Amino acid sequence: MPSVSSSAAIVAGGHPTWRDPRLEPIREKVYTGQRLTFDDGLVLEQTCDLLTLGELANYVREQKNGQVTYYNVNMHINPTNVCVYRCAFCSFRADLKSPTAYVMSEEEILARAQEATQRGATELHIVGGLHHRLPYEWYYNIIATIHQHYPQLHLKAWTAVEWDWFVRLTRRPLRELMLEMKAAGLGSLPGGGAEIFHPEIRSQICDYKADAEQWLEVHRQWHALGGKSNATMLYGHIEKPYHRIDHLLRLRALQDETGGFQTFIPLAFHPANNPLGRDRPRPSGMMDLKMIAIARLMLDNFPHIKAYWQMLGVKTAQVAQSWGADDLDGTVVYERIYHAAGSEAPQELTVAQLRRLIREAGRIPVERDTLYRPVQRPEPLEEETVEPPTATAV
Ligand code: V47
Ligand code: SF4
Repeated sequence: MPSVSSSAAIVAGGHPTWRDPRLEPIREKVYTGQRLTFDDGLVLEQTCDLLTLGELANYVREQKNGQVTYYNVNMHINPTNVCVYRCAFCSFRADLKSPTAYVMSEEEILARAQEATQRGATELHIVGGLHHRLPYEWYYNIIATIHQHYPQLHLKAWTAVEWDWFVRLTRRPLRELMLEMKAAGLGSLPGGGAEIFHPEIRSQICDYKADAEQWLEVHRQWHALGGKSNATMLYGHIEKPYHRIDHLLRLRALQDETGGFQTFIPLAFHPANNPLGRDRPRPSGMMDLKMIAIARLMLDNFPHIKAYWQMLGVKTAQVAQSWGADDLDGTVVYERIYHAAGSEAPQELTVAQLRRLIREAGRIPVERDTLYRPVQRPEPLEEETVEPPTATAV
């Protein structure tokens, strides 16, 4: 039985009705539209008051996106897993001569694009390894060929790390490469490769590949061409709270400058089959929800926060719709990076499943394209046949 004296510990540890007084000045700022500082971010990181965090993040979320939760109909292509880098968290990569190494042929890539089109996808998400031997033209041709055959698909391709690699391969200016790939059919840039910007961590988990300045410069230049992109942060490994807040503030500063980011996606570290994950658990549910809420509160200039269901798991991604997120990502279908690292999420969610999850969370499902424009379909892709078993239904 807990004694009276131990109840203080329960309170300090976060009794459900306990409110952290340190959040009161932050509440005041959030409700009056004032920007949060680095130190505010650290307070958000330290608190166990998940309910107040959720309340504040939800306030901002509803100010920006009302009751809507977005999803899209997409498919992933990872054209190769061969990679010159050896990021400590990566379970996807393979050495050049490894038995698990693969490079997709043009036929395989086109077959995937055709399948995506037949299933009604509006987007292909294309990222992969940096192959030792393949030239820049191989990456360029993937975009050009898919676009030639399936111009209706939005191609969201190549992380900043890949762009940095293209510059290293070609020694040509980044802007020139971007203009060329854009003319060939590139639609936007995904947010991968950001990991943790701070050099104290970056040097330990992904030394050699594009550093923070290079990552940010790729997005800066793409935004200068009128392009849109996303941003991510890989959390829950060796980084500390101040590294995460530093990461968010670097993104916020670039967004002030360019306005080109659409959505921020916190990525929960998956520890299976990679050196960084040895003896390390996955981030807890508490941490996952805190990351969504803190991102929503710190990134006041990002229109959207995505709870990527493949990363968080379907259940947490659904709950995150009340903790600051307004997007679930899409149907996905072929996902290799997180499944290699131990993701237990299904490979695919159908549109009916996504819509049902969103409705059950009390939100209005809206299919979006990659640029967050609502998609109007003459015929719905799939009917929501089963009523959600929700406590809100009367
Ligand atoms: O950069 C790799 C991450 C990223 C692991 O822009 C891992 O809409 C956790 O960026 N545990 C690529 N994360 C994926 C990505 C992404 C995903 C969904 C949507 C969008 C978007 C972008 O995956 C990598 C890295 O940070 N990653 N290994 C791992 N073991
Ligand atoms: Fe290569 Fe990307 Fe894996 Fe790093 S995360 S090893 S860059 S595939």
